[in-house]
This record gives sequence, structure tokens and C-alpha cells, in this order.
Amino acid sequence: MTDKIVSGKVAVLMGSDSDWSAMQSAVDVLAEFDIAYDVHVMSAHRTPGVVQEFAEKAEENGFSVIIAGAGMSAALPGVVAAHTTLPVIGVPVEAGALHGVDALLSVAQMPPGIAVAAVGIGSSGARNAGILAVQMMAMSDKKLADEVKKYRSKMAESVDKRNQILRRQLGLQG
Ligand code: RP5
Repeated sequence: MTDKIVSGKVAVLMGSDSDWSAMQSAVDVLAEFDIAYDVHVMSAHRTPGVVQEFAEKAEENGFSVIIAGAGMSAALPGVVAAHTTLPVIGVPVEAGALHGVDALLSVAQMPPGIAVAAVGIGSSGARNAGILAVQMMAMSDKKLADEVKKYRSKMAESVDKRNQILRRQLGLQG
């Protein structure tokens, strides 16, 4: 586990190590913002006891937000949410014959009363899960909130630069 300055930490869970190539994008964001994180493979179907124990102890173990990713019949985010009142962000991973659409529906279609914040399929969704976790932690951390604002400004500058490059290539003025 990483040891960082911002108080609180994020758990990044995934149903299989085969989910890592997508879930890595969530961890990349946490590292960019210097947020402490821990990563575990655990499965709602294959290791249900491990998932229950982790989720039940997550708050007392110092976690503030949980990101959970899984593919196919992706029960992990919902099962984690059932065993904790910490916010859970669910990432549908592209796996199997339906390429993540099955996981998207499993993650998004939670019964009323148990909430999972579902993001998009795959590594773009995992990146957004990381950003959402950072924004949640920034609610009680002014310095982190300023970093999120800087991130947004840099992104806008990059779009502006790419706009200018494309317009120049196309011979367009202004
Ligand atoms: C899901 O089944 C996992 O989250 C993974 O996306 C998918 C396939 O798992 P493996 O057979 O690759 O371990 O539970």
C-alpha cells in the first residue's frame, strides 16, 4: 500500500487479475493526485467471504472511497456497497461475449436503497472512477480541491492547443 500526504485512502478492487489492464487507469489517477490506495483482487462470486469481510472492515481500516471493477455478470461493486456505507464507484470491465455491456447493466441497475456510482466501460470508465474518487476526497481537503481545479485548467489548455493545431493543419484562420 502507498503512504501519501492526503488523509484517507481509496481501495481499488477487481474481480480478477484479468481486469487490471482496465483498472490500472483508476490507480494512475490516484497516483497523479498523490492519494494513498490499496489494490486487491476479490470476487463476489468466487470469493464472496473475502469481499464481505473487506467491505465490512473498510471504514475502520481507513478507506474513504471504494472503486470496484468487474466484468461479465459484475456483482462486485453492488455486493461491496451492500456491506459498507462508504461510497462505491463501479467500473464495468470489458470481458466475455458481450464486451462489457453485461457488466455495465449489472453495475448500473442497482435496486433502490443500495447505491453504486456507475462509470463507463473499460479503462476510460476506470479513469473517471479515479477522478470521481479524487473529487469525493477533495470535498474535505481544500488543497486537493485546488489540485482538481488545476487539472481541469490544464485539460482545457490541452483541448485549446489541439484545436489550434488541427485548425492550422486544415488551413483555417482564427
Ligand atoms: C469477472 O469475470 C471478472 O471481473 C472478470 O472480468 C471476468 C473474467 O474473469 P477471469 O476468468 O479472467 O478470471 O468476475
